[in-house]
Amino acid sequence: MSTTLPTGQPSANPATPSGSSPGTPGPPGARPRRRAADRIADRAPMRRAGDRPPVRPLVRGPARRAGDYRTRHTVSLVVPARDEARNIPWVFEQIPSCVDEVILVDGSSRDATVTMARACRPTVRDVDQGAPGKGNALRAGFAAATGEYIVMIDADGSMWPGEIPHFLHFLDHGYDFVKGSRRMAGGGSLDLTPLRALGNKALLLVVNRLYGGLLTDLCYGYCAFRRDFLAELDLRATGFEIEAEMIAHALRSGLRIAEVPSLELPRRSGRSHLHAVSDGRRVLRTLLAERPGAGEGR
Ligand SMILES: Nc1nc2c(ncn2[C@@H]2O[C@H](COP(=O)(O)OP(=O)(O)OP(=O)(O)O)[C@@H](O)[C@H]2O)c(=O)[nH]1
Ligand SMILES: [Mg+2]
Repeated sequence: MSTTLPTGQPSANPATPSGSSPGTPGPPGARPRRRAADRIADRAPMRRAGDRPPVRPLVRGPARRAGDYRTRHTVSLVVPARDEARNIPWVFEQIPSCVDEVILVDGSSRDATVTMARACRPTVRDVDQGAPGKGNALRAGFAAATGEYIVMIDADGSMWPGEIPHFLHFLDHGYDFVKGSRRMAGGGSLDLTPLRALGNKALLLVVNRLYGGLLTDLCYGYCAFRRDFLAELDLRATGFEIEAEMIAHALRSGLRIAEVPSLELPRRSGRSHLHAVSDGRRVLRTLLAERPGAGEGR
């Protein structure tokens, strides 16, 4: 609605009574009548559309870090790393303070992986893995871990250590095995090639069908579990198929599994150790061989 002043000009404020202006004095002796709008105008200059908001100086309070998370349980972080010297600092510097023990399985790296790890975290434990392969590396790391919770993370910078508290939160709330998912709301991947994405989807269908799962992601090595369940996981894989084996055995043993969204970043530098086709085949073979009831009748 708009009102019209006697002059024929439209009023800027439809509530303004015709013929009076803001702050117009009333009868002599009376205080000039003021309205809310006038008081605001006194305090601050009118901002017009297009005015930029005042620039506020950055206030540096105490930084809130992912490590603020507290758990009553001890936490071991197992890091398989082969020739990852250039990526180790990024990973190690962001390990949250809720991690008590870091176990590096360096797979006889030929670069400065161990030196970098020690420089970033002097208390790191370096463990020998016996034979090559990510599966051998993880099994050696799990066997050496002493924490009540074990978290595993890659050393190539594709997994952000700041997500560790999300995994621990679910372990603290009764889950036995927590896995990252790149395919839940809030997760994603900046690293998956179309071929790998397709393979992962197909293998996920297989695991959900054969093991009765409702999972959203499979071939992703960001997981955490209670060390007490290491025997139930019954790990034997030597290569990349260990991630699928862990999940298949967790499902088969009836562990309580939670998925948390995780964002997979691109490897920071260096070359991948994974061969999509041959490693995909190994995953499929493992899933088929280990499915519930597969050994019966043999
Ligand atoms: N100790 C050890 N670590 C390994 C071995 N093979 C791979 N890794 C580590 O396992 C992690 C995952 O390996 P990647 O090569 O990144 O495999 P991926 O993440 O599936 O492949 P990208 O997405 O291409 O990086 C990395 O931290 C590797 O350094 C191994 O034989 N021994
Ligand atoms: Mg990687």
